[in-house]
Amino acid sequence: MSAFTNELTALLSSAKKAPGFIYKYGTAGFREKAPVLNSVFVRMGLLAWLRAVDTNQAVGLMVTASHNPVQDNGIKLVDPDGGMLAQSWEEHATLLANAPDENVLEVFDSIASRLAIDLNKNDFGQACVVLGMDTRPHSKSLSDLSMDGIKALNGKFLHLGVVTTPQLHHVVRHMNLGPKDLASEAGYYKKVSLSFLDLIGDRQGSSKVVIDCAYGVGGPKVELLLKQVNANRQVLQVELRNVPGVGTEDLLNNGVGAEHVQKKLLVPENTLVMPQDELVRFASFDGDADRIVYFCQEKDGRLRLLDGDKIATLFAMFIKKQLALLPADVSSGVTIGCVQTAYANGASTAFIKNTVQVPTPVAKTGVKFCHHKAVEYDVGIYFEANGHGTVLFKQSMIEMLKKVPIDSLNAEQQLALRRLLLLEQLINQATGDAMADFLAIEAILMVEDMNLDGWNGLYSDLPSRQLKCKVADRSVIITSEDETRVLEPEVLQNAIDKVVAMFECGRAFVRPSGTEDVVRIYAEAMTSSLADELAELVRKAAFDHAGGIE
Ligand code: G16
Repeated sequence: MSAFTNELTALLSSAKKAPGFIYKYGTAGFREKAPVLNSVFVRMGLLAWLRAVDTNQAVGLMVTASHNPVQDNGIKLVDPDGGMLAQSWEEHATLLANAPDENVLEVFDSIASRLAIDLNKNDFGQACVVLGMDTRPHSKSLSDLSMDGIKALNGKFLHLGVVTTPQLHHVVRHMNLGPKDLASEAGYYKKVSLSFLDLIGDRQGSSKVVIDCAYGVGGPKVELLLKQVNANRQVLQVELRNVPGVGTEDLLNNGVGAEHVQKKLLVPENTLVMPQDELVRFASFDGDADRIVYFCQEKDGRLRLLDGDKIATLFAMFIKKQLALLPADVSSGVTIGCVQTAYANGASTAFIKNTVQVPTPVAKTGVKFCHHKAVEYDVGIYFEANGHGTVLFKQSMIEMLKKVPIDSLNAEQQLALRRLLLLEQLINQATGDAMADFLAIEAILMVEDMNLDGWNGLYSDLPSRQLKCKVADRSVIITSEDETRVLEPEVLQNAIDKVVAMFECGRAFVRPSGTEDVVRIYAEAMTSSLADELAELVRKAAFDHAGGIE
């Protein structure tokens, strides 16, 4: 370590910790107002290199605050399989981020020695930190700080420049697990567009789709993807709105994008939803394009939302159908699960469980938790209601499917088998991915000859409402593992129980956000106005019993 001390010391003293600040590793890494993040970026550059050396593989560091406003930034750390950083390392990240300025090297060394990682060895094998960043004005300077940290350790890195978060996950995964020729942004477009085109055959999208890009990185990237999709014939008619450009920085996630649409149940604010948009399908991405929700505008101007639960339902039905077409000896042992969180609409859970006949285990909010549960199944579908999700196919099952003698299958079975294998190629196997999910959804709608009405009509959502409440310290709220109940303060759960009991079929919970300085409130009831009323009562309970401040 001593060999690096001079350069590191200079770098660390140029990026001091914000005085008195406590950095929390939240739902998806560190996320704060950009000006207090300099020290975290340098330190996470160091930690990412440590993780790369530890695993002898490529890891990732994405600079983004995803759905948060433009003033915020953050870091998502990616493990060698392309998934989120192993939970055991979150502790090291928190320790290093919060180390007093004068002790950073000491803390870093102690983490390295505790894990027996030798940073002075001669050969680092495949170790490399892959960096990517979103379009925020401070993303470049913050990613430079992480790069400087890696350089100060003589570490190896590859900067992809501006990419979506799922593209970074894709590159890391393919660098380690192959095929290596797909381990690039170009490789991403190739893989996703070719599997989509193969999946739809000679079909064509029957109507226009409008994508609200949230003024985020998804805008320019989906444009590149669609160029490849439509290179030889016009397969999809897509109109992009809310694409970032000169002077749009402040608009990022500001009344637009998946978070706005799904949480507020409102159409994107400055997106002109014109009369001719009625019944057009809309999709909204979030700021780093790892979430997608669909919606359309009703004749009365109201929004009809098709959220992550509806997306999961579509995938579960499609996959179940293909498996059912295969001979029993191929499909009978295949396990499917559809992981949901406490935010899943009760109607979706009932439909997936009872009608689609797929189990719906519950995970804590955050793809890292959902992903973890989904890998327990041969086909693990996970979608948070906010549109963050994907479908994981166990490699052993894919190998088994590839070995099925094609000649033993009839034409329908061959097609079903092919569709499953192509879906695995199309859908991001590392994380939720708005662009890949978008093409997978469009492909299923085409193949199943289904329109938005047919998809939406699979079941009717129970009316729900989500609110936020500002409290002095949201960490005073401790919830049960599945986040449906508050354990502390007890008086808050008692108050919630009391108000929920006043509503027929009422359900409500509160939890501290892991990405914003707020407490989140969710309520479900028989009608929209009752859901609004219940949510407001629960918000008041949180305000009164958890130190509300605004
Ligand atoms: C992140 C996570 C998601 C999670 C969301 C909300 O999303 O990746 O899995 O659902 O935060 O978290 P919270 O309610 O704790 O604020 P993103 O898109 O912002 O990265």
